[in-house]
Amino acid sequence: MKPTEIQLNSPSGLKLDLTNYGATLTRLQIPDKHGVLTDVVIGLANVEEYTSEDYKKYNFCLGATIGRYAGRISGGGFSIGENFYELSHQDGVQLHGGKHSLDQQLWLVDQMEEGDTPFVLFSLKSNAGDNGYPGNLNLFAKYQLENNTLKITYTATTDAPTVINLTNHAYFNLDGQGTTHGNELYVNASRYLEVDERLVPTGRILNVEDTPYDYTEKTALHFKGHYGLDTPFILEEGKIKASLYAKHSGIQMNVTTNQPAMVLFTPQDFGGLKVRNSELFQGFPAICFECQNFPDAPNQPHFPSALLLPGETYRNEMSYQFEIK
Ligand code: FUC
Repeated sequence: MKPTEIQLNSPSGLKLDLTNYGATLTRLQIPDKHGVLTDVVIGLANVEEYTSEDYKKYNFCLGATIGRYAGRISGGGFSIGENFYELSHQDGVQLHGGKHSLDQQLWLVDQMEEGDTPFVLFSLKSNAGDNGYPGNLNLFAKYQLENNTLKITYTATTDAPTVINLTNHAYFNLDGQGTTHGNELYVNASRYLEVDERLVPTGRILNVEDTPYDYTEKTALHFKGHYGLDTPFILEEGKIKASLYAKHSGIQMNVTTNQPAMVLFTPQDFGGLKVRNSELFQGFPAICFECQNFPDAPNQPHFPSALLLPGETYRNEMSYQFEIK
């Protein structure tokens, strides 16, 4: 089956392109300070490319819906009560729900509406046993434009106890070109999770003070002391959980979420992958704001629970609000 392409347009001028393949955000265009539409999300030139074997090798998950468990799970699996569930893994670690996961499925387009607050609702059933996870899951991904805000809401229910952690993996570059180096970044987090060389949380929760991860005040995004962020931040009270400002376009993005953590990821480049308009980008071309639970929470009892039981509804809400400064 061929992936479907969908475009939502908000009256305030936002244009959002999506595909049901991976319930993926493929493009987001925002009027910049001169009113010129700026393509602020990294994507591929056309939708067919997302399904190609070549693209999958890169594992960048551009704009995709990630699950059943975003980030890394260690120990080859996890236990619920007495039962150990072995996951598909590499050297004991599973990343982003394993191979051929939610980001590589053709979701159904359940509902679509135009008008002042246009939205699309994708749905997917994930069977018990998929990549080792228990429980038949009913998943929904809703993308909606409301004024200058993109809202993404993930919900899920299960028929057996399981763990879940979904997120969206959009890579932002608010200038639509160049680098994110020097963009003004704010993260509402005074603590982050230490990770080991496999990028699995060690379990230690550290303070950002005097580390390269201190963005508690707006600070120019820098790569001193590390080769780019791939870091889970623990979010604090306050509506805005993170913001990013790019001076050439004048676009500022404010991120809100109901989730306890945000993984910030800044790849140095996209390797050999030819993204849309690749010639316009430089080193550190984009940044992901992955709103989610803590990576490896199923194996770390002092992290927030990732358990989902029958009768409960998992709900992950995130919003990306844009303004000109
Ligand atoms: C992020 C990172 C990973 C990975 C992936 C594409 O979430 O944590 O290291 O490279 O995305």
